[in-house]
Amino acid sequence: MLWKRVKHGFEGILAGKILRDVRSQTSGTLVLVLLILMSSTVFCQNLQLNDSGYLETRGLNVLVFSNQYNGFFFDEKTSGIELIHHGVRTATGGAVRLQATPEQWDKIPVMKDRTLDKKNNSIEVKLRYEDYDFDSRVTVTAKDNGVMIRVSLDRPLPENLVGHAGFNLEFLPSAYFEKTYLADGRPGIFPLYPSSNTEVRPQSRKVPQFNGYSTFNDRGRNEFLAPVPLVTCRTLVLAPEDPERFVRIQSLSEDLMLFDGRLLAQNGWFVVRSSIPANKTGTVVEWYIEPNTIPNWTRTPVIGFSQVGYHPSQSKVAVIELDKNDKALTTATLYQVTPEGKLVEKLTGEAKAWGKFLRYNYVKFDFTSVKDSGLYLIKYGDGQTDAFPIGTQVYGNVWHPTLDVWFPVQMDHMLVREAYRVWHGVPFRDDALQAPVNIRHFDGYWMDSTTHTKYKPLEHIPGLDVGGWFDAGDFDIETGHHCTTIQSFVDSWETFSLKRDETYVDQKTRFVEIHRPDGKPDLLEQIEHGTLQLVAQFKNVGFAVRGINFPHLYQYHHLGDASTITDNLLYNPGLKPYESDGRTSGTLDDRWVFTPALPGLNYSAIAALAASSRALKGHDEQLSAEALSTAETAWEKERKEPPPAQFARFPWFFKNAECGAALQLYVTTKNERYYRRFDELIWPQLDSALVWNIATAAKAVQYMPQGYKSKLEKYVLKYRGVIDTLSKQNPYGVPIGTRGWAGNSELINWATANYYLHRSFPNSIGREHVYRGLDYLFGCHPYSNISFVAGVGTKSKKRTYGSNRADFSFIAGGVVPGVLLLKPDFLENKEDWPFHWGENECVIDICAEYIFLANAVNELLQSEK
Ligand SMILES: [Ca+2]
Ligand SMILES: [Ca+2]
Ligand SMILES: [Ca+2]
Repeated sequence: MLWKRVKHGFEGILAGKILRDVRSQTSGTLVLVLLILMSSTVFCQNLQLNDSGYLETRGLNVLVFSNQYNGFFFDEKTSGIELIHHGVRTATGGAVRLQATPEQWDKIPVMKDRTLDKKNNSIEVKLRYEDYDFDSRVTVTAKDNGVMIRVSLDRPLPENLVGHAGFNLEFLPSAYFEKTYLADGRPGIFPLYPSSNTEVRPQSRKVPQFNGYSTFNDRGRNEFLAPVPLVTCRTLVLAPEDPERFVRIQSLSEDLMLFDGRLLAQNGWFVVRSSIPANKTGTVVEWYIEPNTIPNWTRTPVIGFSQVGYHPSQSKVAVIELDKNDKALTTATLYQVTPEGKLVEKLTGEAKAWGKFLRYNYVKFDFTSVKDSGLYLIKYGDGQTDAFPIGTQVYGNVWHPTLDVWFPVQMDHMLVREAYRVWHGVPFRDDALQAPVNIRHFDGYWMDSTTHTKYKPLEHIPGLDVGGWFDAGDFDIETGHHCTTIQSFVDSWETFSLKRDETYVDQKTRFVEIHRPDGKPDLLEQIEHGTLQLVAQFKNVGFAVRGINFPHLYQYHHLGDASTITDNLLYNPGLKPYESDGRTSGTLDDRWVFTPALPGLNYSAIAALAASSRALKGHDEQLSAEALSTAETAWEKERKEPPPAQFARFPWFFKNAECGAALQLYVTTKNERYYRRFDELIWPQLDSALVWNIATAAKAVQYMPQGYKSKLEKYVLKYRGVIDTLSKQNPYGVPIGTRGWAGNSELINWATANYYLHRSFPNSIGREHVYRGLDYLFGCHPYSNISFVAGVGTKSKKRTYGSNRADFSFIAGGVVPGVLLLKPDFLENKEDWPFHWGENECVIDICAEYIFLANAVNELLQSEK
């Protein structure tokens, strides 16, 4: 799902400012709510419009377009009218929609206006479908113990939307699994697995999806599928047996229909819908919704701690997240778990108030003084954590699942076996066709008006069916992330000499076996695998391509074995679709090579190739030499051609990439001209975007002449000032991203930069700034205390957005993006629902950088006394 997660450090700083603003707003809210509570009846449970712009009562928040549909990924199930019900976001997508169960790439309304009416506790939004010149107003007003939702039209529904437009509210399937409903009193059970009916309709009746793409492969039959409602009624009661999930919906005009969106897409939700009637203006849909609230409900405290445990000599601080109605306790206790299975009190210490961050209050419990090796758990009030170790070896193996399992499963063009299981067969033997020109692609790729290559649109480009990794939970080759991944692997190889060998890789027969040593370090085998693809791009295309991705949207959302996405036969336009001569086929399913001009990307590739040529020496001499000559030739070419004008807007990005390329070429060749270019670039880069460039600058220290380090010192001090503000921004003291993609990537980069800086400037950048990054990843973070690395730590992510997400499963070692900020103040990482990519999608560069960070922390701790 991923195209580019820009890793700006400065964006993190900006985010810090936004968070501070939100904090000051929310503390104002508290005062206001108190005033309101004092002035109205004591037992009043009515929703109030708060200063954060949503309707609030204890146990329930109703958000009305606090988050908008993002025109990039379309429907991310994070916008419209949403319910946060007893601390869990259970409903989303409340809006006028054009399908019964909208999929990600179905059309979304644009919010034109949003009005808050404090006096009436009401929020109104104006929605518009530009393509249909269709406007509507949706008003959500507090009433009794719930809200009235009204949809109004000034002009009747456009004729071509009759039978399509309706008001939808989507409920999270996993929140209603193993629960029941009543439809006008008729009982039913929410289906655990979709098994209700669909019907086939002619293509002419379909509301087109984004940009003419289709998520459905009709195999030439000009038809599409529509779900049939599970029930139709006027009053729908959801989960009356569960006070936390119980919701009553009553329609005052049109029927309510309940649909199962998973019939069309595994990430679909349960949708409650009323159609908008034809030829009507004024109020066209009117619902009363009453979500139950438990009197005086208080969210259970979350005790954030490292699920992996702690090294005896490091600082150990649990961060406890509290409901704002919760009265903080003064102490927490650490217990040792004895070999007899008993809990022995080891330390009772102060639960020290930190203050408020976004919507919760925080206290901290410091148990650094406990250093005895053993098993422990923390109790705070009635809550207790999972057990965790304190010991000198706790971090020794935390990166093994990522290198042993997660990366092999991501390997493209190979069959990957693990004991009795085959993760996937050999995919994409039919790579790849030159992408056509003038394209805006669904995964953020594009093509200019020319191919920039010697190939014609849809012409086969040979030699690309080798090496590479699936970028993320999708199956494209994203070259930018490849470069970062290779570079990070080389850093790990050169810094920590990781010779672990638990993977068997045979490029010749395209075969990989997990947990099977083959006498070769796995890290080198991965570097080789990435380098093979990069070298092939330069050899056959002439430069680093934007990526290799799917022609059809209905291929892109594939779940399962990647080798079944295409037929693995080269495309032959002389044959009909689905026709084959055994070697080629008439099915246009081969992936496309996207080749827009991207000078910054070439520099990233040059850096990766120059670095990999060092690591591959002695492992694969020929590939090593090829990587270096490719890098040097590309550098010459790049330096001669000034970047196209449209990139003048992002000079810092391209200069940063060039800086990295110059450094890696210098390290590999010791040629002074590369050093001169690096020296020319790095200082102005640090002046203009300090946080974004500091890691490159710090990494370079070991290779630079005398004087470099002292020149860098003033930047390090400035950077120190930046990281010092973090512990005032949030109780975790780390950067917490606030964009549409959660921030673990920034977090890992930040901690890694701190490691490099600590090595050269130990007095300015302390070790704790490195440790803290891993602590956060392993469970000391908001929302829950689960480890964000699947399979690592006592309790860790068991549902991630990987190729097996339809099975609510994970691939061990994957690192998820983490907590996503839903505006204005709700951080979320769902563990019962793998399909939010911004929270749960594991990506190659983050996973490679995690391997580095885990080893950095381990190295520092092993050197402590
Ligand atoms: Ca992708
Ligand atoms: Ca190996
Ligand atoms: Ca094919």
